[in-house]
Amino acid sequence: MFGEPPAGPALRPLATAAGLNFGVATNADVVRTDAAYRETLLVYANTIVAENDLKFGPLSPRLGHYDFRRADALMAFAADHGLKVRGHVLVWHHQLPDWLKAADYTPEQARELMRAHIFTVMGRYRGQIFQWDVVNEAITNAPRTPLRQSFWLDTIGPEYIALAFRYAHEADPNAKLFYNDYGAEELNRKSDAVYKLVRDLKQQGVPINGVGLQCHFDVAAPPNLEAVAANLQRLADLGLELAVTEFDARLHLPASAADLEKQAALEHDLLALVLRQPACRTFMVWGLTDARSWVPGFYRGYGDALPFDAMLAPKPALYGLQRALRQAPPVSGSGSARPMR
Ligand code: 9MR
Repeated sequence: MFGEPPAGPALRPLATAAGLNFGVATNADVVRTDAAYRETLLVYANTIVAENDLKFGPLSPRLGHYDFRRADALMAFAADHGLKVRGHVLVWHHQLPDWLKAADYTPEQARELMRAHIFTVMGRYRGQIFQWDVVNEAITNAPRTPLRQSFWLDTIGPEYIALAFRYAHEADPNAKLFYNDYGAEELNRKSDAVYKLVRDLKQQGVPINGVGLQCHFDVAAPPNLEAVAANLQRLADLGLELAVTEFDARLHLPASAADLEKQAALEHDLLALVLRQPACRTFMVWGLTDARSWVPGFYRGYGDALPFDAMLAPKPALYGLQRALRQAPPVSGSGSARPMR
């Protein structure tokens, strides 16, 4: 008689009650054109992140010109429906404008371009984006060259990272500023390099607030979650906030019922781990439905990585997330959700 309520897509109230920014990567075009998608998103998520609409290349097709139509539409959708917005991404090696890559710049010119870009984008949405990925994927796995080759490293030098955070803090002093990367979730060479980078930035007084762990996982080679928890803790001990920023859990296709159950277990266990870590109050999944995930286009033979199937029906993965939210430790304070900034 007091069994669990039927499992449906309405995770939003559970997440909000747990004090968690919980949501999906999405884009303006799908939100505008697909009513069923929109309705599902709105009962499922309390937060969105732009999958592509806030990236430099998509935003700035021509030198000196920004096209904010998609980004503005996404921000308006969020505002209309009380969704929080995570910002992704200001400084990255990928999805840069062609005009930027085509020219030669002095270090001073490149710094000024980076500053202008950060001010233009963050300035436009100042106060509306609670958390920004300021620098994304700056680290490699290679022991001798930990910083990734990129337009920014090549033109400005290693100090581009600290500069990006300083400019971002000036552009929107209230936004929480994150370093974001993949493959650095567990305890390994890359997460050691991320740890060292952010520790040094903090020690130098650079205004960095947090670290994003992307969490693009393969269900057949799942992460060691004890190592993930230990990694989160050592970063939290630096006084940093944490976020799961791009979670998905890919399966080799065709996926069996057993695969879907394994996926559900991973979704549950990762979210449960996050809910036990007070410094991590943000959990973003990299998409809503398998119909629109980046995974099949990138990992040949893989897919089914998201909580809703291609017809927008909830998968076991969704129930895994739901179970974790229902078991969330009570939010401290006087009955209201804990502040989510
Ligand atoms: O999901 C994004 C996909 O639509 C783009 O084509 C791709 C371009 O590289 O970027 C994808 O998102 C990436 C994110 O911005 C950064 N981390 C890895 C994500 C998956 O590739």
